[in-house]
Amino acid sequence: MPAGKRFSVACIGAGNVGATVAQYCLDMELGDVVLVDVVEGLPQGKALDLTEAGPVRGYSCVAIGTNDYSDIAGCDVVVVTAGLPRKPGMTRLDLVEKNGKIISEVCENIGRYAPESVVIIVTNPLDVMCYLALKRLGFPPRRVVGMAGILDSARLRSFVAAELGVSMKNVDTMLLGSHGDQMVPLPRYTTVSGVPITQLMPKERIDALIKRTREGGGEIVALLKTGSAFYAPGASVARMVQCILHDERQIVPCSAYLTGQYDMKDVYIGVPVRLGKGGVEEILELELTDEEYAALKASADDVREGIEGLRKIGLL
Ligand code: TXD
Repeated sequence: MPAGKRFSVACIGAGNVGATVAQYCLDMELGDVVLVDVVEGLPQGKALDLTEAGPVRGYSCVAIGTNDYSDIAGCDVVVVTAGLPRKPGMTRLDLVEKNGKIISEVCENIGRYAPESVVIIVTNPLDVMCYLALKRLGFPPRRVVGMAGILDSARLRSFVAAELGVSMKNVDTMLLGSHGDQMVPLPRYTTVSGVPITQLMPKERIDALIKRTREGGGEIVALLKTGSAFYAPGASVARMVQCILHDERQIVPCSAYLTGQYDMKDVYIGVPVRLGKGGVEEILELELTDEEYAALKASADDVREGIEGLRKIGLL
């Protein structure tokens, strides 16, 4: 690292999502970025390439790539994308074990070199990895937050906009629950310029768009054949970085540690949070119908099962 240089954002894992996070953060001029990976040359090559795009894109932020964790010292935000995607034939527990080991090692280094940072977890299974990271880091829960809800809501927003032929900018939504099949979309809170979609389209169409959102990750995996989505995930993480670095205090859905909210505790789950300089500054409690609450509970039970898996294999 150049002497005296201070980087703002670190991305651990310079794969598809990590590099895209770096790209958006640079393009949004959020600060200088450190890319860290275990593969030699990969973070260095991507960082150099991203920095060389600066004069054309008009940003003056730079990226460096490294295999040495000490280079993340002083970063305000650390994004963790290191890990494997679930491959065919792999059980959920296999993924918990493989990525759990990686997250444990990554957290040891974050704790050592960036102990004051806000950590954004991206690695799957998301909510379970957030829990492991919290326990490994020993940070206050507000400084360990997971990215999933912004991505899931972006997918739903894009589908609603296409369905109604309106700008994506006019569509807003909120969703809860764990990342994946158990997400809990809230059509009542999904609006087009303030009007709930329940007044704008029939129930069957809403159900179809929600189903597509739920399966949104899989739809892209099936098209790509190798690897999974990274543009929308990368953009979603960059948005969180922006909220934190600029202390925006936006209300966004993120995976956060519950301490009694929604009548649940000691679990990570997607909820609306106020995201600012300190990380999760507040968890907002929406009024839910019995059905929505039951879905959220089921989602949390699913995450707890993954956490049990971590205990079984000795990672907790
Ligand atoms: O919504 C969400 N939360 C997600 C989650 C959206 C998209 C992707 N999601 C998950 O993020 C995905 O299931 C994976 O678990 C991660 C990363 O996905 P990505 O698509 O970026 O995977 P890649 O391209 O395989 O990159 C992973 C990188 C790769 O370069 C490895 O060499 C590196 O992680 N890696 C490590 N870096 C540092 N330290 C360690 N120990 C390490 N192990 C692997």
